[in-house]
Amino acid sequence: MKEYFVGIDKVRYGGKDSRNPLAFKYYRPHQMVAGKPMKDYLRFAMSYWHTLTGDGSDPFGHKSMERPWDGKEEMELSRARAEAGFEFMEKLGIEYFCFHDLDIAPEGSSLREKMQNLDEMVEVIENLMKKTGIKCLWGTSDAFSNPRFVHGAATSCNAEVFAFAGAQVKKAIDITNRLGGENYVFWGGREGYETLLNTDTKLELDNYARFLRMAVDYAKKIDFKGQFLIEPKPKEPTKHQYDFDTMTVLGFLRKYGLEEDFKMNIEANHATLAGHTFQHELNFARINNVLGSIDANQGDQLLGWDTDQFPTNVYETTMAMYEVIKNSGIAPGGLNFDAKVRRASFEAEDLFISYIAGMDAFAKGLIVADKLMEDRVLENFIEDRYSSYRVGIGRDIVEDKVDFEQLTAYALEHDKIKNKSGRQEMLEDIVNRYIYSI
Ligand code: XLS
Ligand code: CA
Ligand code: CA
Repeated sequence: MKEYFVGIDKVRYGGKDSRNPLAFKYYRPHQMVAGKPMKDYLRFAMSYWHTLTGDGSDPFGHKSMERPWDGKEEMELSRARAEAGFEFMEKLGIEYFCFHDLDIAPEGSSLREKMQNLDEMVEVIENLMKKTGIKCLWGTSDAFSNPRFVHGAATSCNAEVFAFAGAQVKKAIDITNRLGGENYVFWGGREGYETLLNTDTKLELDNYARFLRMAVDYAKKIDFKGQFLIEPKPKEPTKHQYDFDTMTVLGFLRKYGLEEDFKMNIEANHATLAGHTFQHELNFARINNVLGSIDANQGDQLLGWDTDQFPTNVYETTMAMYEVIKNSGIAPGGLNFDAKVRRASFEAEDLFISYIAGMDAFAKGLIVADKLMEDRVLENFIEDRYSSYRVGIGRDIVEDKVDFEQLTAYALEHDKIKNKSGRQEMLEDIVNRYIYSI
C-alpha cells in the first residue's frame, strides 16, 4: 500500500534522556505498571477528526495544514484519509481509534446517499482493521455541524430534525457495531440553548431523554455490546449545554431512569470549561461508578473556550492516572486524544510529535501515580484525616445510629473542638517530588 507519511519510521522508545522528538521518552507499551502492561492502562486512541479531517481553519483564517491527502476529494479523499490514519496509528503503536460518522465519509446530497457512503467506507475501514489489528474504541454521530441542527438535534424545536437525528444516530450505532466499537459516545454539541426567551427547556429535556431511551432500546435490539457514554460539556457552541458536567448528567439520567445504561466520557478541556479540574470530573465519575472513558487533551488557562490542545501538563496527567488506577483501569474505555495541533504547527510531522508528547505525558503520569499509590502517600494522609469517623461518635454517624437530638447531647459535652492542619502545601510538595524523581 502507498506510504503517506514518508520519511517517518515506526516510533520507538528512546528513554527519558533522548533528544529525538520522534522517540518516546516514557511510553513503553509492555512495561508493567500497577500489575498491567502500560498500554492496557492507557488504551490510547486516535481521534479521526482532529487527526485526519482537521485542517487548521479557524474563525479568522483558512486551512493551514499540509497533509499527504491534499488535493483529493469526496470518496477518494475519505479512502486516502483512512489509509493514512491506519499508517499513522501503526507507526505510533496506537491500538484504537474514535470517529464521527461525518469524519469517515462525505455527507452526500441526501440521507440515503450519506448512508451508502458510510457503508462503502466502513468496508474500507474494516479491511484496514483486519490488516493491522487496530480496534474501534468508540463511534459517534455528528449531529451538530450541518445547518439542519441549528436548534439542536434531539432537543430541536423542530420534530423533523428529531426524526432525522434518530435515523442518523441509528446508522452510527449500526456502523459502530459493525466495526466492533467498544463504546458509543453521545456528545450533545447543540443540545442546549442560546436564550431562554425562545426555549421550552422542559420539553427539550424530556425529548432528549426519549431519544436516549430509543438508542438504548435499539442497541438491545441489535445486540450491540458496547458501553454507551455521555460526554459532559457546559457550553460551546451553545451558551448552555444540558450535559453540563458529570453531576448534572447524573441528575438527568436518574430523573429519567437511564442511569444503568450510560457512563461518562470525561474530557479534560470540558472539565475546565465547567469550572472544574480534570481530576474533579474523573473523581466524581469514579465515585459514582460511571467513569467510562477519557478524552485526553488540555485547555489554556487564559482562554475561556475549548482549545483541545495536546495534553502535556504532567501534574494533570498524574492526577488523572491516579483516578484511573483507583478505578482499576478504564477499559472498555480508553484515552482518546481529542486534541489538535495548533494552527501554526502545520507540518504532518507535527501530528506525530504531538501524539508522542501526549502519550509520554500520560505514560509518565501513570508511572508517578502508581508510585504515589504504592507508597500510600495520599491514602495514609486521607485515612488519618478522617480517622474520627472510625471511633466513638464518628462511627455512630457513619453507621446512621444518631439523630440531631443525640448529636446535641454529645456536642454539649464536647464543645472544645480541636482541628488538625490540612497540610495542602506539604502534599503538593510531595507530589512534585514524585514527579521530579521519575
Ligand atoms: C467537542 C467534543 C467532540 C466529542 C465528540 O467539543 O469534544 O469532539 O468528543 O463529538
Ligand atoms: Ca471530546
Ligand atoms: Ca472538546
